[in-house]
Amino acid sequence: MVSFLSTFSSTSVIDMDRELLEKTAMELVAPGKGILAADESNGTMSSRLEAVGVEPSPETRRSYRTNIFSTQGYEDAISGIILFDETIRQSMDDGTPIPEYLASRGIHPGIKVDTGAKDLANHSGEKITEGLDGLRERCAEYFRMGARFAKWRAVIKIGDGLPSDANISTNAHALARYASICQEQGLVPIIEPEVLMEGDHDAQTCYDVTARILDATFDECNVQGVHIPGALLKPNMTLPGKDCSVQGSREMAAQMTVDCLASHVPFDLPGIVFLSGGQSDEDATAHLNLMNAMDNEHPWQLSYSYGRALLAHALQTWASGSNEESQQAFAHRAKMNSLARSGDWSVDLEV
Ligand code: 5MM
Repeated sequence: MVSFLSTFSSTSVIDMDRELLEKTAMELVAPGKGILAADESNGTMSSRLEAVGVEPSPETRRSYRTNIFSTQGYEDAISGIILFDETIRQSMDDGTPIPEYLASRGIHPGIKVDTGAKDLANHSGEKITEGLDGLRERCAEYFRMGARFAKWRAVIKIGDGLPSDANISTNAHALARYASICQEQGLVPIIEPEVLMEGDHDAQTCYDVTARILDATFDECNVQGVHIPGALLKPNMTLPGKDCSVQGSREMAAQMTVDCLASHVPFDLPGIVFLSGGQSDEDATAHLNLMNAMDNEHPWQLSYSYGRALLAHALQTWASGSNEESQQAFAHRAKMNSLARSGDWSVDLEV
């Protein structure tokens, strides 16, 4: 179990750097704003392009993403965009490097720094996220390229006897090492321990597993001296598995999510930026809206770092040939989630 105020004892991040990390973290979760996760690895992005009938290539990935980034007016809803290594090195149509373009619009460029989830030895069906080797040097390079925050995603699967203690402890340790190195290099770490929605488990099981990985992760962060006020958490919501026969109400999901976080996340963390995890666009927005509409005040900002829930429709429309409609689809979802930051979203806005 974590203490409600993290203890900070490291001397690795000096005071001035800590203040900058805190400032960036607060900007990323500023009122009405959240993060766009556009950091699909080449494998994932290529599969998504193929699914909508587009031949994947560096140029089609660039063309799709730069069209999204060029959308007008979304700065009010998007504070930062997480990029993949290929994308942070690419340019807009006019030749402006993508991180420079985003910064010119007041959007923090971010970068995925893990190298993917690999099989965990001796633990069939479980994954350990890798990428610590050379991470200090890669973070330094990304900072020079304009990145100001980073992301590392651990994948936790629920199943018969899963997750194992080994799966929890190895991923928690890696998340904390990652966060520590990022902060040393001036990047705000987004700590993403994702409990997957795949399976027929119930919501209480998701709650219990989420609590386990959060406790382990923040314990390890404490050991590694991670400066919690200069970090963000990207968790799953507390939801039943996709194949569970009892799906429950949106209200119950929102309440269980907040209850789980309130008991297992330090209160001096500035913000929680949820992943969407395969929820429908509207569910992802509605759950966030319900949490922000609750009477009780939360110690952290409750925001979004959605990938699919911001871009699924935009990808389909782009593939069907309309750049403009794709931008409209993205702008609409960004606006809906921005409203959900203050509990001001309602279903009649979904025309
Ligand atoms: C955008 O997808 C991210 C990268 O996935 P891969 O490494 O598997 O290609 C992913 O980490 C994403 O940031 C989170 O899962 C949140 O995205 P969703 O779609 O769940 O909101």
